[in-house]
Amino acid sequence: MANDPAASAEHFWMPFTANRQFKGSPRLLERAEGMYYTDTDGRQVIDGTAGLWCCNVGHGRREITEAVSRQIARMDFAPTFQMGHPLPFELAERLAQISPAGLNRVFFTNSGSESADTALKIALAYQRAIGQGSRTRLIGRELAYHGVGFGGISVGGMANNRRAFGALLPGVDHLPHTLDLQRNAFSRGLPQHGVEKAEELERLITLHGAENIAAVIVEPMSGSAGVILPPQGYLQRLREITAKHGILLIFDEVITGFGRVGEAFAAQRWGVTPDILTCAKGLTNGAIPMGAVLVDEKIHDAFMHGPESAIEFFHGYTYSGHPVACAAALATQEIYQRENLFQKAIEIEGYWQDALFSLQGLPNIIDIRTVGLVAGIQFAAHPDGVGKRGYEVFRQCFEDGLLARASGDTIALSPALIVEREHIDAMIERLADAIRKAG
Ligand code: PXG
Repeated sequence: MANDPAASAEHFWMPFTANRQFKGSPRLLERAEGMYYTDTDGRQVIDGTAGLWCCNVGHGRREITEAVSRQIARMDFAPTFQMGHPLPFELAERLAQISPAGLNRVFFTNSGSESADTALKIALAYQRAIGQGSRTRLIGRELAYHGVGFGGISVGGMANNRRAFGALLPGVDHLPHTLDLQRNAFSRGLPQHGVEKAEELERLITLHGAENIAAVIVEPMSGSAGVILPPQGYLQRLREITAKHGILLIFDEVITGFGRVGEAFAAQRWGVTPDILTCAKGLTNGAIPMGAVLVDEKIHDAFMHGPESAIEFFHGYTYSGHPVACAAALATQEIYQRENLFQKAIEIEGYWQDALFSLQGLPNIIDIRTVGLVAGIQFAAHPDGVGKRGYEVFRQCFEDGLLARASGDTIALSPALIVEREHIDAMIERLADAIRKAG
């Protein structure tokens, strides 16, 4: 493809991509090291997005490469249905050590989407197991992204991800999103206004009956919809209301997990412990696909009744606890710990925030949202349509040597946790240039 893109571009149906536009002028990455990609023209591109929110320890980490190579040579695959091998046990124990209190039972998946669907299924089956079988409803939130499985898009709230796919799961309702530019634009850290949006849950509970609701699922911070932060006190309120009504609270930490907002998980950063927590991405540094669902031990234990010969939960994937993925995850977790990277994200947060806010005043910026090592820079929509300006800034950034992400008219940045001040300076300089050019 590098030699003649047009000749071989047609067969790969690209995900979440404007295929025809892309194939007309492809952007192809070929190598990666540390904070940088190299594209097929040999240009260095600074990675402002940790791949796709996943390469949190930076690219090309020798420890991960070697662990994966060793494992694939020793044992490429082993089943985990009525069989086992040591690695997922070791990894689960390791994750339990960094997880929020009580969330020490781990179910392995291969992606964030599978983690979301698994979490919803655990919630439903748990309610049934404790004699609360009428609790079948699930509550998501507007603008939420929980992957692309039918469960995930049902509780998700991004219209384009839902509208073409039929009736979805029955019995789902949605909380309002928490984006409020009028009151919260250019807040530093968590916005001050909007805790009352959590009270909408009480309204939904009155409407549907608490005895019919199994779980509420939210991203502690929405990534995909353009970095939407939880208002101060909002997550605490969701926790209080769900606990009061016997409803499970699920945090989807596919993006926020593994240091993105400082601390291992957002649950710890913001001091709210859910009943179930999903993760993926940074679990293996994106090197091998893997996800996990961290479950409160009390929920897990509710399944462990009946004859010991009975399968307790009819769910799992061929590759749950895949040995090569486990090897990648263990090596990644080792790097997080050895290099103290979650703490490092907190230490550099202030510098990151100041750098982002230095963009304020550039053309068409209507909001800057940032926490941990994430940022969303929102632009006023172009008269020709929503998303046009966001795409143009993204395209220009790449041309200028910065990989960013566009979600509508918001540019999202989420660099690896190994980012240094000089990388931040370079990113902001390229982004500012791109904004001026696209202006
Ligand atoms: N939950 C959340 C919160 C996510 O952000 C998923 C589930 C699904 O994960 P998988 O591994 O099935 O893709 C995600 C994925 C973006 C972007 O541009 C975000 C994701 C994926 C691709 C692009 O913000 N998040």
